[in-house]
Amino acid sequence: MVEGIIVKALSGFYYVAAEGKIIDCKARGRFRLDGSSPLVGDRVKCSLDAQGKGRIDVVEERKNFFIRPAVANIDTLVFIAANVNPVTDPFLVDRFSVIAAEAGCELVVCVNKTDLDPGDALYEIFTKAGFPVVRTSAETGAGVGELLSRLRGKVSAFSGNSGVGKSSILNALLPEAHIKTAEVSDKLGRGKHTTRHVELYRLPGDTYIADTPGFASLDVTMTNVILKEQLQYDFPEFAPCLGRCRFPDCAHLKEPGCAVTAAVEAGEIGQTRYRSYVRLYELSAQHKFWEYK
Ligand SMILES: Nc1nc2c(ncn2[C@@H]2O[C@H](COP(=O)(O)OP(=O)(O)O)[C@@H](O)[C@H]2O)c(=O)[nH]1
Ligand SMILES: [Mg+2]
Ligand SMILES: [Zn+2]
Repeated sequence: MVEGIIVKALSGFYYVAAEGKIIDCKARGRFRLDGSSPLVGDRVKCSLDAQGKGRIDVVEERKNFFIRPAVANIDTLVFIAANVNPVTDPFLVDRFSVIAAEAGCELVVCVNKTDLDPGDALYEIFTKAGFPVVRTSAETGAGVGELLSRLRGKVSAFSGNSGVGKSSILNALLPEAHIKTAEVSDKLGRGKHTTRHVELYRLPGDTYIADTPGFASLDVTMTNVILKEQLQYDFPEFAPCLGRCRFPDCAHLKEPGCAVTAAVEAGEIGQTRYRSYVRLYELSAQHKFWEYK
């Protein structure tokens, strides 16, 4: 038996990184029968035949998984933002911060294109909210080492609007992967959506980065419904206020004696983050959290 992690899945074949190499595997038929097909990101145990081909026998319990994109065990969601070409709407980052909280992932905000614009407003909003924020320039390489040190030993996925520099940062971290960026794909005349399948890229030190079309197009769903009552726990900076409102079932909208809105007025909770909470509360109340894109 060897233990490894599925880094790629293509038409019934799984590529498992184990013992410093990639092993081609098939999965036991049982997985297909009981609907528990292995996913990229799964930690697995495989047995090898005489030719060195593998068979996945055991899929370890998942920390989390996404239906779309189909990927498991994401430790860190990296939301790549920029304040120029394109300008990132903080609401999108806030929506992803809720997804990260629901999945039990850490959220890292990366403000890219800092050679063109330092993105001070984005930096301040998310630093104040308590998230790690790294400023990078894929163009000059500034900050890329700091980002890498945040991801070491983890499985991470990048998300963010088209054109913010996800592929460029991946290339800066992993030059041998030759991931297509917008510029290159335009030359090939293939349009903008250049990343096609879920794949984990392997970096030294047990570090994996997923470049997935789903996260990249912000088209993400998990199995769970996000209830409006749950949302308050997905904003970590609300934590000191929770349980201190006048009404125990306070939604932190317009109720008198609300500790959250008092903290917003006192400047302890950021206005932008709070406004996103209100918007997401409404989406969740209408069961549209996963529908919003
Ligand atoms: N000036 C500058 N341009 C960048 C930076 N990062 C990416 N780009 C450019 O932005 C465009 C989109 O980058 P790409 O990596 O394809 O974005 P993706 O859609 O998020 O994968 C390309 O033309 C890149 O060369 C950066 O840090 N600074
Ligand atoms: Mg890309
Ligand atoms: Zn309240």
